[in-house]
Amino acid sequence: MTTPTPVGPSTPTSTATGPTPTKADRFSFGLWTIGWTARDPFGDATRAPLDPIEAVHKLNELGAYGITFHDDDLVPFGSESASRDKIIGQFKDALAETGVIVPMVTTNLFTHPVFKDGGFTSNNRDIRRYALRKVLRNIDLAADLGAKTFVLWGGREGSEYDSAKDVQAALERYREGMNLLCEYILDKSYDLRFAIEPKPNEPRGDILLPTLGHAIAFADSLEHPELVGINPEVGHEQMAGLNYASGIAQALYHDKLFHIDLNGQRGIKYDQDLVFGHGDLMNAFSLVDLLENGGPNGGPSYTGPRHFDYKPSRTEDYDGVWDSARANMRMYLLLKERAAAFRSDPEVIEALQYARVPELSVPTLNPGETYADLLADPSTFEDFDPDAAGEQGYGFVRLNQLAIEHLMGARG
Ligand code: GLT
Ligand code: MN
Ligand code: MN
Repeated sequence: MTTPTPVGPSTPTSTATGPTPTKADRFSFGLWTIGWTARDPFGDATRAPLDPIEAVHKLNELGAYGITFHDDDLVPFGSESASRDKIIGQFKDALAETGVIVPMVTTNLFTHPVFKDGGFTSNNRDIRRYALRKVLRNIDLAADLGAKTFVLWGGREGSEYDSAKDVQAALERYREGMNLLCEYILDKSYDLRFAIEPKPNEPRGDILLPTLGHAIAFADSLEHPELVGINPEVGHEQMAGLNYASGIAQALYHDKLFHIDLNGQRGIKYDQDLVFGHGDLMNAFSLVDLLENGGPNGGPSYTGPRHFDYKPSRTEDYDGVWDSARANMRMYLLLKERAAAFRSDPEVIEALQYARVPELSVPTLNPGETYADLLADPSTFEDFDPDAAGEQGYGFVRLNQLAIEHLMGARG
């Protein structure tokens, strides 16, 4: 029996009906995402390397407005200055030709063996000093390219063994490094802010600043907290079993959402880096609703890049890579449409009222009310009937069902 030849590739998602990405949507991709050659701990690469120039042109065609990269994604580690300048020059030409921008740049402090115990927090002091130099060099490039955000993912900042890392000393070294970087951009008058990207584990057994909450507390302890925010990734929070949309709301509350990494993750396991929405779809819906409609006046609560940090699956050839890039943007836009329909549905508005969601925005105390006034108000305690109040339902399940029906396209 002969194996049937596959008919394909299937219709690219770009030709399907529905929303089409434009630059106004502010979609950006890491060069290391579409350019991932799919080497994993168990197998070799399944795709040939992607030329960064082709990446810029292809992303432009697909409707993305930005491309981001690590120093070593663009310029191979250890390149001579002349070849570095040439590569950067060609990259700039491609940007100028297409109008694609570089909203964010980051530094690789994790691939080379020198960083096996971290960069800023390596036990080896010489390596810490080298890591700072590598980042400072890349900050100059970021500023030159007009990037507004500099991401720091400390994937190697951690340990496998508690006895091997003095965590308090490591945090102090992290702090020392971040303070130095802030001082540098202030002295250089660069219009750049830092965004720390949390992750609980992988590649290290335990990574420092494992969740967005840890990272916010750390950022606020620095000498220039206004210059340091976070870049939370969907999968990284979900690897720790956390609610990503809820975490993003807290990051917004603390004014720390400087950048965002969108992707998909299915539960507590290794970092999957799936297409956005291909993991916890309901939470992706809540996230897009929050980003697009969760601002103080119902508008966007976050106006920065919608940055995809995913990995096209190892099974894909380059048709599959570009299909997956399109899929990220389509997922976002489709969820945006669904979220808008959810917000404008009168039944949802009524269900939100019934659930007392708007009531949470009313301050618990009256204007100027003191604890003495509260103590003197019998309606708050003496005359309050906790049993009656405890009997009332909230209708949260009905509200959630309405959200899911909107997500499924079953309403409006
Ligand atoms: C790396 C990591 C990502 C980070 C990138 C930035 S690189 O692929 O898995 O989550 O965002 O350093
Ligand atoms: Mn990831
Ligand atoms: Mn990321």
